Amino acid sequence: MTDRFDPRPEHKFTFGLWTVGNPGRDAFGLPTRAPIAPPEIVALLADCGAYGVNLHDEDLIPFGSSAAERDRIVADFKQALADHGLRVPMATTNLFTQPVFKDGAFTSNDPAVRAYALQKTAAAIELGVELGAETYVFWGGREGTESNASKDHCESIKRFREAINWLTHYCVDRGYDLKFALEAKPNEPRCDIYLPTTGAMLGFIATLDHPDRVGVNPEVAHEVMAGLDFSHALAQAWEAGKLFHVDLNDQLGPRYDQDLRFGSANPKAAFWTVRFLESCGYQGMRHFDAHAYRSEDLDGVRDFAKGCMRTYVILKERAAAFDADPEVRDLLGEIRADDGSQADVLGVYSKEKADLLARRSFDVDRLGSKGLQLERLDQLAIEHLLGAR
Ligand code: GCO
Ligand code: MN
Ligand code: MN
Repeated sequence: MTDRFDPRPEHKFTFGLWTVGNPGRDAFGLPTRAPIAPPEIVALLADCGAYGVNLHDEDLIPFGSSAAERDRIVADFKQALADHGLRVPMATTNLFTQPVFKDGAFTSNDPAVRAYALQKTAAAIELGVELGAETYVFWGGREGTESNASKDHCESIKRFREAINWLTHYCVDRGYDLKFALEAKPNEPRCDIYLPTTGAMLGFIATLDHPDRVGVNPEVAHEVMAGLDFSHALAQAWEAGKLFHVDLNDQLGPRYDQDLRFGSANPKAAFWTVRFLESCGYQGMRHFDAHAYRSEDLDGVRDFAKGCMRTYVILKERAAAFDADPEVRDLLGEIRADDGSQADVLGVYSKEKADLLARRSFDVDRLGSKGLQLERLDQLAIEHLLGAR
């Protein structure tokens, strides 16, 4: 079946090798699907209509591979990309699977682990650059604690800063125009992970040596796990000029990281997410960091991947219809109207404005009792979302 909700290259839909390649292993059970070789994943994604494929170093090159094996694997992968017309827009480092990273990588207390993490990341950056990636993601999977006695938290933040600085200097030195995108997550696999929200990352970025090279990669599930609204995180990142990448998936409340098919758990939140991404001017990738249910076989994996993209495109149409609805426009015009009556005191501070404001009287009873019609507005959104308008 093909229809207007099919993915197109201009949608910039990407998936990680680790997402469609997820074999269905969980904390309690063995894999339920056979591993899929990276070139086959490329073929599958191209067939489903994706634009690109992203990877961790170890998704492509098994840990411990020799230099010759690495080069052969990379050559085969590049061939598959060329054969199927897919790009690698984003790359990242696995700093969480190997036992050496059991207490973190850049924030480990052991300087040898910290140095090894830098070495592994530098090599993975070389791989990303070789494959044409323009964005490099940092997700601090194990940069956290179970026992708060184990690490000096201030020292951990300094170490994380030191590592990101080291790596931006490395890129400058090598002439790589690679943007870094920091991905926050509040917990899992550690009890508590440093810099747990997109907001925390934004504060941290301002303290770096090359803040212009570093932005964020907010993920739906991670903000929801922290009890936050994803569209707010997106907006703060965008307004700060820091929305370099986005991880789309879904999540039911503050549980383990569920990585559900985009829009499958909270379609209303997904509606606001798509509406924001499609209206703010974001030109980057729409990356689905999710995986198929453990119950699925390869056909189910395809259903999952197609479902993520279709839901996005459907929501894009729904959001555009909501914004074009004359009733919504009139209502928004009313709700957001500014009659200009306070222009002489608002905006940029001046001593004159402060004097003027001190003498102004406000009818706070009238302001406080005015109905804002937000129930009506929200119902209109729901009706568009449900296809009733
Ligand atoms: C997770 C994360 C990861 C990262 C990936 C890229 O919760 O496991 O979301 O999937 O996005 O490691 O950095
Ligand atoms: Mn995640
Ligand atoms: Mn992610």
